Amino acid sequence: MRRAFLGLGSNLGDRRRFLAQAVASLPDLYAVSPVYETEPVGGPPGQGPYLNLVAELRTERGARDLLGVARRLEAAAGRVRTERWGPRTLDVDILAVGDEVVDEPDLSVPHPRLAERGFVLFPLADLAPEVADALGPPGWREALAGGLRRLGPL
Ligand code: A4P
Ligand code: MG
Repeated sequence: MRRAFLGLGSNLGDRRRFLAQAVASLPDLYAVSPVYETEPVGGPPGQGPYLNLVAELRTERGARDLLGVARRLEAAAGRVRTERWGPRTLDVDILAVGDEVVDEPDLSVPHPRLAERGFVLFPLADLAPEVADALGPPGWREALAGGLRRLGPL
């Protein structure tokens, strides 16, 4: 059994509903972090704030299998891909899957941008502080605390 962590984000439409529907559809769900409201990182100017959370699965599935799950959930939320980092109804990122390492054109695990992102590390730390501390840079709690607010349970 592996511990897998998925990062979910939404900044378009009924954000809480998109997150709730996705979480309800996740296989092998074990735990869900509080929801955070976060300033958008990257992407075009003027897009609205995100709601972000992290979900933990206890699963036999590997990262490649979970990428398929993520894409199905994004499609179910009616996500339309226009520009990179543009606004989206639902983004599901594979953050880490046990100690699996994947470095392929369409899949990198652990997620390569995780270490720079408070909107991933804080909810991850709510579920698994030792995993967040292992993946984040030293001092990440102080460095990455800006632009996010913990709202409470989904
Ligand atoms: N891909 C590679 N590795 C992974 C992985 N570990 N998990 C590929 C998921 N996907 C992975 O992603 C592009 C491609 O990345 C996928 O087809 C997949 O094969 P995408 O979701 O289509 O596009 P994107 O999300 O716009 O680009 P990207 O580079 O994945 O962006 P990120 O890193 O996901 O960042 N600000 C706040 N506050 N909150 C957010 O949630 N999210 C982003 C997106 C930017 N700014 C944000 C947030
Ligand atoms: Mg993505």
